[in-house]
Amino acid sequence: MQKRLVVQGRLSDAHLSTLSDLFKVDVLPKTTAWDDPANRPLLAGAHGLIGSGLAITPQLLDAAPQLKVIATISVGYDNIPVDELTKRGIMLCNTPDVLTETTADTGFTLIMTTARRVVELAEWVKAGQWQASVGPAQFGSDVHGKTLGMVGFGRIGQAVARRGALGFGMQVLYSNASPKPALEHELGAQRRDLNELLAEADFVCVTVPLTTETEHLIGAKEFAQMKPSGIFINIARGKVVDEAALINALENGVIQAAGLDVFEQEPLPASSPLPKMPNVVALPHIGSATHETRNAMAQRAVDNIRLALQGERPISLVNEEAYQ
Ligand code: 8YV
Repeated sequence: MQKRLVVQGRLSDAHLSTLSDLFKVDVLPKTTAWDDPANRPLLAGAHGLIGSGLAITPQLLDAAPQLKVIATISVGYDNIPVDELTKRGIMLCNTPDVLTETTADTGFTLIMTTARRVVELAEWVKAGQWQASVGPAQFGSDVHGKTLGMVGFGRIGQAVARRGALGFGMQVLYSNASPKPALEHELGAQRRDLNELLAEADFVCVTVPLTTETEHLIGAKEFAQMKPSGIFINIARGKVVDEAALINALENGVIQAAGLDVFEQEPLPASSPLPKMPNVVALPHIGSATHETRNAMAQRAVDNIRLALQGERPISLVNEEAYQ
């Protein structure tokens, strides 16, 4: 019997055609919620689900009793109850590695644009205010030679640090559960407690995954420990930061600026002051959003789901126990 797949959003025709050669594929529009009652008949027969930003609930899993694998087109899976999947013998696959360098590029873009006030000053030029934008009041801060504090030192954190140390002569500090001696050797990076890192760094860049331990890891107390000239960058998940505390820190000069790709609520509500603040660069969660990388992520998800449904070990398997 041909296995059935349900796909939500973000797959090219070429990827869909690869999958359709092997499986019976149903595509849901990006805007449809998985658990919309209209989708129940599709879920009832599905062996695999593939998509991004999948809000997986126990109710949805109840509606899909045949399910063997979920392939998320993202490295993060904070929106998916992994233990629940494992309990039901459902594999979860994600897309690490292929987005590391692109996401690190986004992190460094935010470091550069906030420090040199690129967006703010480009807006001045657009508005015909060139003359008004050349005085010391509009000068930015150097990036080269400064101290970069990485909160989280996994693949993406290390890739940001490499850019800073090797390209910009930055001193790298990192806070991470485990020491990374190879990176200490390669980049001269030094491990610090979070408190020490916050106090010493000129740029604090967050790359930890969102878990119950990291939710609101950075709040009012942490911003108060940063230098008033400090710049805060978040390319991880919005909920790692207490956003109200961040807004307060930016409004009251506790820190200088912030570069943000992620927010507690996405899309950012119209009522949020963040995108209007001159000392904030806000991006619409585009860390991995290049043609090349999004294509590579989709390809990885397609490979993962194909292997899983053919009884082989997927390339990027989150819950090994479900495969066993
Ligand atoms: C995704 C991300 O694009 O991979 C991740 O975890 O945050 C991004 O690369 C995100 O899932 C948006 O759908």
